[in-house]
This record gives sequence, structure tokens and C-alpha cells, in this order.
Amino acid sequence: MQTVVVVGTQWGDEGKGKITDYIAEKAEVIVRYQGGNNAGHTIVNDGKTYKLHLIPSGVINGNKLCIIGNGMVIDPQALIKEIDYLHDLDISTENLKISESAHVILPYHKVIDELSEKKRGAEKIGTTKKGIGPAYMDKAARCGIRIVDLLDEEVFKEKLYTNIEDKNQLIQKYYGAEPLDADTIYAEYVKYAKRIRDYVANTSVLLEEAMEEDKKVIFEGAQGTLLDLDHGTYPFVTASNPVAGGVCIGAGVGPSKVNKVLGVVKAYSTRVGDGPFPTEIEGETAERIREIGKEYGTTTGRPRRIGWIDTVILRHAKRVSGLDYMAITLLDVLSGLDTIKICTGYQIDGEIVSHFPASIKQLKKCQPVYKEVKGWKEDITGIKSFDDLPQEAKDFIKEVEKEVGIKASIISVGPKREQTKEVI
Ligand code: 2SA
Ligand code: MG
Repeated sequence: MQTVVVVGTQWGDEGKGKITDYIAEKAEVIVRYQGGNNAGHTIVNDGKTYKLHLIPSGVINGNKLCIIGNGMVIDPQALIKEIDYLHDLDISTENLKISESAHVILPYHKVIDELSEKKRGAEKIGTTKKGIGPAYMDKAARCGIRIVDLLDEEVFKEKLYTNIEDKNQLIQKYYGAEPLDADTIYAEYVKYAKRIRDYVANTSVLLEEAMEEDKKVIFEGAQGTLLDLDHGTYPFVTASNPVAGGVCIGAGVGPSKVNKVLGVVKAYSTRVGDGPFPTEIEGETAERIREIGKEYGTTTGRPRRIGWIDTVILRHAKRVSGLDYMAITLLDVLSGLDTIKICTGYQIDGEIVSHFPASIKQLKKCQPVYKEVKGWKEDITGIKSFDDLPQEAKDFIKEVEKEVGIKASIISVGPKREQTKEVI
């Protein structure tokens, strides 16, 4: 039995979908354990580009068991749209299973997400406005509606009508916005329930069975370590736990069942949304990386902020997720640069810090300490193996490995499956 967690080490968009799709070739079960349709995973296979938000990336890769775990928050409308989208592309969802314990995103979550961001003004988080935070808030406040509740019309009605009263108080009295109509939501969601009913299961049990049969399981993280509710740049984070530990809670498996953790590392850094970003750069190099790397939000289309690779962050990710090895992605995007910077530490008020600070004030003061390495001019998108890489690219990887203290086992030089290479 072997299970692997694919986790984002930066602020998301490291190419987790692509790496999951690549290793999914050898796996039978793919599980998402946190987040919702705030995620945007792009996969290119056989000349086709797929964009997924809720369904595990393994769905593209044959008839695998794809699990939406209990730790996720599900917008049923978005889920049905994604199922229909896959069907239109002749991709089967017959092996898709949705946890009965996952929470449901309701229209008031989306409205409150939008209103609370507006109210924050300059201090906004830069959320995707998909209702993710408010849905997790209700989960913690014990007034959330789970998939199992949605499927029982009586239970759903009772919970919805109770909630709507409270939510409308907030929406109308606090935010001064238009209240929502419970009857309309009820009628709409009952229809959604009918569409998704057959996919719903106790996914923790399904996973246990699969593991007992020695099936290879991939846990696919969404977002990244620095967006983790506990380990990220709080409050500029998402409302779930993308780190590897999130697997146990969000999929219903014990820690002893998690065998390996693969950290996906973009060869530079990006962030979409607000909050501190020590190695952020602007100007020509940033523009160039954004255009070549197509650094625009998959879900929202927002231009992503760009920066150099930051090994302070990567060491933080290694520690909090227990990374075994790295997959370095988008290496090709750096081709053509004269020099490449690797951040090895921060200076705050004249002192060198080598661990990622928790204080946002401190983070804003961070001056990155860089090591500069030589770039390479060659187009590397067509390399057949790791050995074909120019020496400078190999040296860049070696330097990152040395700073982080773990090996890169996979490198990726383009969006296509054949552009992902195993190093070891
Ligand atoms: P939310 O909506 O409550 O989760 O937002 C909170 C923060 O988390 C960030 N976040 C993301 N960052 C990178 N990628 C994400 N997925 C999409 C993508 C995002 C998009 O793949 O491109 O299309 O804009 C993602 N989801 C959430 C978000 O920007 C906030 O900083
Ligand atoms: Mg993404």
C-alpha cells in the first residue's frame, strides 16, 4: 500500500493538478481533502486543456475512483456544472464519490463573502468570492448544512430556514444589502440534491477499503502552504488546511496511512489575492514571467503577483507538511533570464531570520536575502530527460535542493503530461 499527498508549498498555482495527473497514471484513487471551487487546476492531456475546480484531477486519467472528501465545501451548482463540463468532453464521472459529511456552500455564503470583502476595503483578503470562508465559518459555528442534510428534504428545510433568518439579519441589518429568499433557495437546492444523490457515499469507508486492497491513493491538495489557515500568512489565507496534515481530517484517514508527501514547488513564486509576499517583484521581469507562465487566476482570471523562489517558505512547507521530496514546475518559464534569484533568508531590522515569521508586520518589513545564479538561454520545453537540461538549470535545481534540504524527484518544463520528467 502506498499513499502520496501532493501539496502546494507556496501560495497555490504551483501546478499540483498537472503533477497529480502525472502520478495518477500509477494510482487508482485520487482524493481532494480541503477547499472547494476556489481552486483552479489546469491539466493538459492529448492536446486538450481541462480546468477543474472541485473534482480531483485524476478524473481525466482513466476510470479512477475520485473522492471529494468530507473536508471540502461544495457549491452544488458549481459541482453539477463541472460534471456536465466533463460529460461534454466525454469524460466519465461514474467513479466520482462525494462525502456525505462535506459541507454545502449556499447562496448566503457567496453574498457574505462578497459583502465582507467590500467592508474590509483596503484590508481585503482578495478572496475568490466563492463563499468558501463563510461556509467554513458555519461549519465551525455548528450551523453548517452537510451533503447528508441536503439529501434529506425535511432536515434541509429546517436548517435552511433557521439559517436564513440569521443570515438575512446580517445581510440586511449589518451590511445593508438585499435579503435572500428561503423558498427560492430551497426549491433550487432540492433540485441539485437530486442530481448529486447517486454520487454521495461514506468516502472514509471507501478509502479504507481501497487501502486494504493495497490500491495506490493520491491526496490532492488545493491552494498552498502559505494559504493554510494555521500555517499561512493569516489572515490573508483561505479557510481550510491545505498542508499534508489536512488529509487526515479532510479525508477521514489516520496519520499512519499517509506514506509520502510530495511538495509541488514553482520555480518562482506567485500570489493571487492580498497579503505579504517578501520576494515580490514588479517591472519587466515580472511581466515577462506572468506572460510566459500564463499567470492569471484559473477561477477568477486575476493577474497573479510574481516573485522569486523563496526557500524560507519552502523550508517552512517542508517542516509543516513533512515533505519527502519536491516536484519543481514551470522551470521553462525562467529560460532566457540572465540571472535568477533564490531567496535564502530574510533581513528584518538588520537581523537575519531563517524561519518564516508569523507577524504580518514583521513580514512586511522582510528584506529578502538572495543568492544569484546564472540563467540559461536554451528552450527546455522539449527535453527528453533531466540530463538534457542545461548545466545552469541543473545548478539552479541543486541550489534549491541544498537550501531546502530535500531532493527534487520530478521536474516539469511545460503543461503537457510528456513535459513532466522524473529525476529519481
Ligand atoms: P478564498 O476564496 O477564501 O479561498 O480566498 C482566500 C485566499 O486564498 C487564495 N486562493 C487562491 N490562491 C491561488 N489560487 C487559487 N485558486 C485559483 C487559481 C484562484 C483564482 O487556481 O488560480 O482563479 O483567482 C486560490 N483559491 C483561493 C485567495 O486568492 C485569497 O488570497
Ligand atoms: Mg490554481
